[in-house]
Amino acid sequence: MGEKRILCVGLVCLDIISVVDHYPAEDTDTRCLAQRWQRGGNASNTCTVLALLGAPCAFMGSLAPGNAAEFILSDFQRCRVDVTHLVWQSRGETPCACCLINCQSGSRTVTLYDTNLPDVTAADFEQVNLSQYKWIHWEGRNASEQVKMIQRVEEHNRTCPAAERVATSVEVEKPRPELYQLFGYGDVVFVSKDVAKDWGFHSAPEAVKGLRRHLKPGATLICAWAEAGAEAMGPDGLLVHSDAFSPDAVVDTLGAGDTFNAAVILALSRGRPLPEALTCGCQVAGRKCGVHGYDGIV
Ligand SMILES: Nc1ncnc2c1ncn2[C@@H]1O[C@H](COP(=O)(O)OP(=O)(O)OP(=O)(O)O)[C@@H](O)[C@H]1O
Ligand SMILES: *[C@@H]1O[C@H](CO)[C@@H](O)[C@H](O)[C@H]1NC(C)=O
Ligand SMILES: *[C@@H]1O[C@H](CO)[C@@H](O)[C@H](O)[C@H]1NC(C)=O
Ligand SMILES: *[C@@H]1O[C@H](CO)[C@@H](O)[C@H](O)[C@H]1NC(C)=O
Ligand SMILES: CC(=O)N[C@H]1CO[C@H](CO)[C@@H](O)[C@@H]1O
Repeated sequence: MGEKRILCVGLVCLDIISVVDHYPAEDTDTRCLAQRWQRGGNASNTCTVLALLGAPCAFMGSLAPGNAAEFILSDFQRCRVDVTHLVWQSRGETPCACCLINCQSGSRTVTLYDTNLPDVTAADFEQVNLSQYKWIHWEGRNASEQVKMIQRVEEHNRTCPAAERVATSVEVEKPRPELYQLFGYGDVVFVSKDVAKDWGFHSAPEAVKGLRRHLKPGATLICAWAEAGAEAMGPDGLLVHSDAFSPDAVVDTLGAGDTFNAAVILALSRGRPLPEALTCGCQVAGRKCGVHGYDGIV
């Protein structure tokens, strides 16, 4: 059997991207320099990058039949992301996001039209054959359901042979208290700058030191901080830092965080040490910031 797969569970949406030379102010006209559709959503983007890096991977999330879903499905296939665990819902719509990318700085604003599409549930996750995966990553969304999914993996780990155990990671990206219970699960926990600030931390090192006590024993906390790079702390309690790797010109930072997560997960899943994984995350994310979309990041 080849390398076991990595599964990412979370959101997929249609990103409608407009490249502008300044963000629109109210009651003014803004010229749109270019427009494109892109498959988006944090877990979905992480799959894109894993596949580009040569890692067999699969996505699990909800879709509703329609044009957006057709586009998304064919893009997953083009990128060689396994779609066996897509869950087709009979109510709600496939979410889409309006993304403005500023062509001068590469920075972006995202407005997600969150539709009433149900999230995947622990019952859906029961269908996943865990022995096909070596790592499962969750984008924090419906935390109470996701905790049940992780508990299923813990139970699997307790009963299966050592070689079949599945490592887990969670991303807590949105500053929503309901998601904070996820800190206590997962071998690796990614927290965003937004969440760190919501807890009153002003830098990645502060956040990593301050939030670590909420993790389960033996877990690793990771916090990326745009141009400041990223910070992590593993079970040994040592603070690990990587600088950012800035491209010649920053043209598109949309998905930089998802790219970072993918490269870190892949390195750790292949047994690389934490400092190397962190550097790898910043390198690949930096390359991503230098291109539109994900073309040419490897
Ligand atoms: N302007 C930048 N220049 C260089 N590297 C960057 C820049 N922005 C982000 N990165 C890299 O991407 C990593 C992730 O950054 P961060 O999580 O802040 O991204 P983000 O803007 O939240 O991205 P996303 O759109 O996925 O949310 C950083 O650790 C850094 O290595
Ligand atoms: C799960 O996957 C493993 C490895 O591919 C396979 O041997 C096993 O038969 C599968 N189990 C089920 C219930 O499909
Ligand atoms: C989470 O999922 C469950 C099961 O589908 C649902 O009942 C609940 O309303 C969801 N919670 C949130 C916050 O979306
Ligand atoms: C599953 O097993 C792995 C490997 O032994 C271990 O590192 C991890 O903590 C376990 N994960 C969970 C969620 O139980
Ligand atoms: C669709 C979605 O939830 N996208 C989010 C992914 O993560 C970034 C931050 O890392 C958010 O800004 C996006 O809104």
